Amino acid sequence: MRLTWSACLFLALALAGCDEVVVETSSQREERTAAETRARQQLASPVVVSRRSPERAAPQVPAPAAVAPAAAERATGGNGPRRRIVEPDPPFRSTPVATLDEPWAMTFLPDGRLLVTQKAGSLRIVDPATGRVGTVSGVPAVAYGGQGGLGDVILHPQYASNRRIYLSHVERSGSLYGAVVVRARLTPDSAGGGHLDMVERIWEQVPKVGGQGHFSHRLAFDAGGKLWITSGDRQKFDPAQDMSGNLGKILRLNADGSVPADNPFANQGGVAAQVWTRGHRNPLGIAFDAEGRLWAHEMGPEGGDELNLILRGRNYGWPLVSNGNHYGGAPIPDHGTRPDLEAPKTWWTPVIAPAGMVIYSGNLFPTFRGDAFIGGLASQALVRVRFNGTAAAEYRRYPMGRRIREVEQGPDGALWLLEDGAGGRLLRLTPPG
Ligand SMILES: [Ca+2]
Ligand SMILES: [Ca+2]
Repeated sequence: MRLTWSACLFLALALAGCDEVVVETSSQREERTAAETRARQQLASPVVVSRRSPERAAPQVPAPAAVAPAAAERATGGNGPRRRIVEPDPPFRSTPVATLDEPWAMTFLPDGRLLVTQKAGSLRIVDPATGRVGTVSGVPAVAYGGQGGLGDVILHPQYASNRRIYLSHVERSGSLYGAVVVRARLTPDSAGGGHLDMVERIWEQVPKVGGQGHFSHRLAFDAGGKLWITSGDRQKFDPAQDMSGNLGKILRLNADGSVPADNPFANQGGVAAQVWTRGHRNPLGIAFDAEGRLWAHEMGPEGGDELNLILRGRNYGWPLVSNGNHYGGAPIPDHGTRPDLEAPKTWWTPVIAPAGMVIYSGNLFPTFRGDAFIGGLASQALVRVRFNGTAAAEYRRYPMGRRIREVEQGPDGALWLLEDGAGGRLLRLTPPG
């Protein structure tokens, strides 16, 4: 192997344990892409290639019933002898636990209860044991309408000692809109609800623009205590590439909203310093895998929904490239035309309309471990993605009969779903046996 200067640097960084290697030669990129393509093809078997150009073809898996009438089989990976695992089909039963009004996001409290946001601006506490739904007062006023309102809810990593929660929501300024993130202290009460105080606004979308779409405003903490925010392109396209604003970006902040000094664009100052990655459209799901890698999906336009591996400083292409078309059919160059932009690890045409995501790590469903579970809005399904290193492909799709807005993993390893819209139910998925 002929070692170029950059290859040497690549090796040096890899040996130094750097997990965010940004130096990659074009031949290394081609090798990596080819290996990931092979791995993806192995993951999704049988692969159905769409009639569109190969570049646009997304690996697709038939509905579970078409794979096997009674059971879906898979082989385990790892170093040991391969063994067959048979899953029931579907591999879960779904139990409604509560009914809500336009629920949008949820997260578990340490006591096993759930915080659930409702889009019009209310925060609920659901007790899964009883189905009882309480109300949390003190939530900031939200601008409700279109795709906006009250958004995500997550706990501070030290919630057990500081009771801090984080909420995202939309605010209005005159005729303009933008998402903000607040943190607050939650005090539960004996009536099954509670109240917020010490409400502090720590982040906002810049600039505010007209319209009420593509806020994204999904939140996550990583293992090191950094706060991650997805910020959609607000349906304005070009801002996703414009570093004078933070629209169409994935952002990394300290827990108090300040900017970490080691962010990739920290030396640019302003809101650019918040940016980890750019070129995103409407990312409505982010999750870390067991190796600490960050994954985010985003809605494509007409076709081209994406699942991306989020790497420091990279550009994910929107609106320069997309594996979908503009609404109405006007073409957008595919990702393959711009190898300098980071391509999705898997994508969907026709779209699934992804919302919410967990990467499963529980014990209740041993065969789910390491797989991503994505809510499908237009597809009205729970979409299961399997990984092979950094390759990914849809593995199964479970029809749910309703738009699925949010997915969570419970403390006992059950999967929890929120249906979208008025009367959206909270569903608990457990093994069918
Ligand atoms: Ca959640
Ligand atoms: Ca992209």
